[in-house]
Amino acid sequence: MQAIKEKFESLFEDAADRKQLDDLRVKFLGKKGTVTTLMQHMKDIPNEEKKEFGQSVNALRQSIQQKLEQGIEELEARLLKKKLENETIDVTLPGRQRPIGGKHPLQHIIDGIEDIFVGLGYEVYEGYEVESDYYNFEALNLPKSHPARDMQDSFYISNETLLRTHTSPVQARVLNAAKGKGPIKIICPGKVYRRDSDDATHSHQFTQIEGLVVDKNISLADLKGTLELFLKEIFGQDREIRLRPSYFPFTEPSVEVDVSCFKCGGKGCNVCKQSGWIEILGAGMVHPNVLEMAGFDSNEYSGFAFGMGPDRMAMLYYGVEDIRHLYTNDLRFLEQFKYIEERGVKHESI
Ligand code: 2NL
Repeated sequence: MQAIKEKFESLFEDAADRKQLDDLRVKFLGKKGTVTTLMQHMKDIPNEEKKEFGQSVNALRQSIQQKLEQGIEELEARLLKKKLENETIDVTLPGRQRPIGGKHPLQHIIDGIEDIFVGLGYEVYEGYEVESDYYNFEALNLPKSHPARDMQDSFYISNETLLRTHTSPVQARVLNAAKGKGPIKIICPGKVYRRDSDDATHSHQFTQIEGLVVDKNISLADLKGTLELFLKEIFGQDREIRLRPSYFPFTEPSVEVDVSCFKCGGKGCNVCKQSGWIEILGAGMVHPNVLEMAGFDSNEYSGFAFGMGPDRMAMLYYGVEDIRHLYTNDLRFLEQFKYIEERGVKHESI
């Protein structure tokens, strides 16, 4: 036993890593280890010495075990110390640059428009991009045979389901959910889809923002006042607006709303195509049929609605010449707008 002990101690002194310590444990304490096999000699020991023999073997086992445990602890402490010494951090090194994104120019326009209307007490609704024929057309006074459906070539999924061609179905749903009781004051931004050949000014997917106000005693004067405030907020307080008669199936009367050119102030330039005016919104008084279909009494309630295209507004605002730049995610294009927020450029500055 003394020899075993000395042998272990000398090997233990030389052990340099965890593996060598583990090997020592197997060699001495494992199933076929030196100390374990000692016990098999018990049968050769005279009875009166058996007890002392057993105790000695156990003492030897314990001392080896303790040494090994202590060895592992010391070894790990040594390794940690070495690791810490090698891993000193140079706090004077420059930090790593992490590229951060920026808001998409189109989203910047949409957010700016939303902010203005939210400031006027409007709520924002988003609705569904896959719509029913009913909410996209019928509820908006566009029955199945109506010729004005031709103005919006559509992507049908089935006879009754399509990709919405405008954000009006969001408003039709809100109207319907109100169960004939006002007031309603909402704006609905979102993606819309029309079957079109893509070119510099057409995209089969684009965005719209529509607004709807329904209450008692709403008149065309409310429509005009609201849109004048909105357009001056966006294009500058010294802009003027003008209303021209127009046609939409869901409004009567209907108007086109122009704003005096923000670039030349109305004198005529390349932005307004020498006219001094920029066409920016379609609008009108909600058609009584639309109100009645949603369960409103059109003698008691009236409303106005309007729609605009943020794509065209973004193109005007940033001087983008091809609408496809807004959708094809070319980083060379997008990175030019990375710091919109940081520069603090707001809609007033247009
Ligand atoms: C445009 C014109 C417009 C509406 C949208 C609307 C919605 C309901 C009822 C009545 Cl629920 N009208 N929306 C009305 C007039 C014009 O959009 O040029 N959009 C880009």
